[in-house]
Amino acid sequence: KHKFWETQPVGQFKDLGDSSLPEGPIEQPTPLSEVKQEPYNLPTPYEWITCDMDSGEMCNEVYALLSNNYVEDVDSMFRFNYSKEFLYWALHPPGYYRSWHIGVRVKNSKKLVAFITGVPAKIRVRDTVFVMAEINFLCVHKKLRSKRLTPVMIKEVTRRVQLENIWQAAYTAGVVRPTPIATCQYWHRSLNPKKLIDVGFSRISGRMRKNRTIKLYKLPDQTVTPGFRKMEPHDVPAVSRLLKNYLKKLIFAPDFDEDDVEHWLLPKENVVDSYLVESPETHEITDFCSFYTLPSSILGNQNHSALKAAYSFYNVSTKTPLIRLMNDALIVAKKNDFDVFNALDVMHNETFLKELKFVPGDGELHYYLYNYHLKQALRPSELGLVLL
Ligand code: NHW
Ligand code: EN5
Repeated sequence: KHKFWETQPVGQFKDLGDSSLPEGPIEQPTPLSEVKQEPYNLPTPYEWITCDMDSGEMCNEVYALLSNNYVEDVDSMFRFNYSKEFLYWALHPPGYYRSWHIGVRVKNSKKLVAFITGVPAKIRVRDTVFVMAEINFLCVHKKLRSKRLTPVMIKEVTRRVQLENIWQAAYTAGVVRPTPIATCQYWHRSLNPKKLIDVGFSRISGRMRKNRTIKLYKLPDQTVTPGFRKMEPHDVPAVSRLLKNYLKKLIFAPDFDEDDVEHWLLPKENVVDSYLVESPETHEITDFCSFYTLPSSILGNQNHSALKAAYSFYNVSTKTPLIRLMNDALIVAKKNDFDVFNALDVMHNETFLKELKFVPGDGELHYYLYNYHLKQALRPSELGLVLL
């Protein structure tokens, strides 16, 4: 059934019940000289390229491939439309490797037809921190699907990761493959109910219902928590401490240092937004919330072409109740013209989703590890990692 994945060091479906398998790496690292030194062979019309995302032209080509061929919902009504600025940010965290930004193009025409990326990250599983690759943006042009290009791309990114002496990877997908370490649910909080109904994001409709829906999702114009403000560069140390303290309670979480926090969480317009609560009395930073900007193209609607979505990223509450903190996040998202606020049921998100009128969506997100076996799948609330 999975001719490729059966050959890979990942948890296999047949082993799901087997408690005799030890938890930890499936294969041991080999000497780097034993890692294949040449790229895998592609079918003859194609060639590998390492994408230089500092080149505006290359960035445009990647953007074009993804905006036309990347992830859609099950009914093909929406397609993720990561912006160029977002892609640049996502692919250049501290310590990134250019060699992990991999393209496939047609030799003759030079057209970019496939893409896969990795970025390095320190990720803790229970008590052990591993340097891993986070794999994302796997995409094959619609016209080249089902030709088994994907296994070659996965093997090539694996080879380039291993050449850096890194032997584990984390990735997420909307589809089930061997085998999820956790399965999460997407939840959605409507900020612009009229538009969501008009574009079919929200199934409910009818004029009477529409007015009632609009009222149901109303939010105040101003945030309510005293000391709630945008994160600034001088907040990086305090936010790092807050986040470190919070994430250490979770089983699977990134191990962020200050450089990571600066990269991933310092606000970047139209890419990532972070807010915190600074106590008006003590000036202590007590709470933090963040979301990233990921619009979707609306496929085949007369009136609207883009859906502006915010995705919950990392949130930490120590003084402000999480419900109130996230309500303020909704208020700033609404003010900034987002149509919908999305969140997974990871970390402590379950504790605010229903209360703040999020509803479960029709999509799930499965988390995976490459070359690491877990005895049991984790609960979403045990996950502290959010991938873009
Ligand atoms: S998930 C988003 C993936 N991208 C999309 O869904 C975009 C739209 N779809 C496409 O572009 C986030 C194509 O349909 C793709 C498949 C390219 C998805 N994960 O080429 P074939 C990520 O980027 C397996 C894992 O004929 P295709 C995470 C499939 O099971 N495997 O398919 C990416 C089958 O193998 P099997 C996937 O439809 C993580 C084989 O590919 C997969 O033309 C990658 C078929 O290939 C998926 N999402 O193209 C793994 N989709 O054994 C990283 C398909 O079942 C692993 N497949 O026969 C770690 C590597 C680093 C290790 C370092 C130590
Ligand atoms: C790797 N980093 O399916 C990511 N989204 O629920 C790749 N549904 O938006 C993996 N079908 O339910 C990504 N509205 C996997 C997810 C792919 C995208 C996806 C789902 C997640 C989604 C929406 C739209 C459905 C359109 C029809 C949905 C219904 C709820 C609605 C919310 C607002 C208030 C009223 C009700």
